Amino acid sequence: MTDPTFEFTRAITRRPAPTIAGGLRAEDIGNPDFEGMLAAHGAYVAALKSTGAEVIELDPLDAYPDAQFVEDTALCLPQGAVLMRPGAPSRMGEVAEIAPALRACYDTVHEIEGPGHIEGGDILVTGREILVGRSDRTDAAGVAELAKITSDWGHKLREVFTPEGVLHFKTDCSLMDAETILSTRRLDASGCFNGYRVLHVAEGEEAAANAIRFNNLVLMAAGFPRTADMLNRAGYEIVEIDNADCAKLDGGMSCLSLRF
Ligand code: CIR
Repeated sequence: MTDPTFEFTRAITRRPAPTIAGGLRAEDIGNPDFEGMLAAHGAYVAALKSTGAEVIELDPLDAYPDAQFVEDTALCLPQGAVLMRPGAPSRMGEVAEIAPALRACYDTVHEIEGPGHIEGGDILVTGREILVGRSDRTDAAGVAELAKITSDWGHKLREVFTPEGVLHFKTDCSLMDAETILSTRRLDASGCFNGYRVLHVAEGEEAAANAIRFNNLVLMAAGFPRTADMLNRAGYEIVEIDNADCAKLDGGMSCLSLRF
């Protein structure tokens, strides 16, 4: 039996465009370096492929500097895919760009029609439920529209809240396996993970919380040695990816792929 929360046969990624300097960011700490970002993206894709998965690599989109962050445009579940409706106006057009790739992989593709907004970075699928964090990008109407779709597929969906000043719910947490969540202390303190096994990122290493479990591997941002050590000791096989350039656009490990 495979575990659909972390065992995947396919992923979709999109190569960064040379226009990345136009990408959104909460705080300007300088523009990402295009060559650096390409190299890190290549390492990320190679790590996904090393698990035996097929990676569908889409072409860069110059008109959408955030389009490499494909996770925000869709939710992929075993029953079908759901196209999102991003809360960032500059990212709305990315949905139509990802749709053909998803329609090629899935018989069933639903779409959030609005008026609400929801981004994939706010959705964590665990072994028992779908957690959706309200944020500046995801509102109550967006969550409610998704809940209708996923309840028809037999999923429980629970609305939770992303801490103030944090871009997405998954900026601060990741799934390590069906019952185990890696989280910052500030997010776990909200009580949203009660009943789960929770591993905390090390103090001062909050940016390590956005990781992905992908088959046998955990991909995490490089430069967080205490969290990496903790995960190693907990038995996870870690691959560290240079996230320095992506981080300048508030991006991390989860946003760079759709996994199914
Ligand atoms: C944005 O602000 O939308 C992008 N610069 C970063 C998106 C990161 N996505 C994610 O964490 N799921």
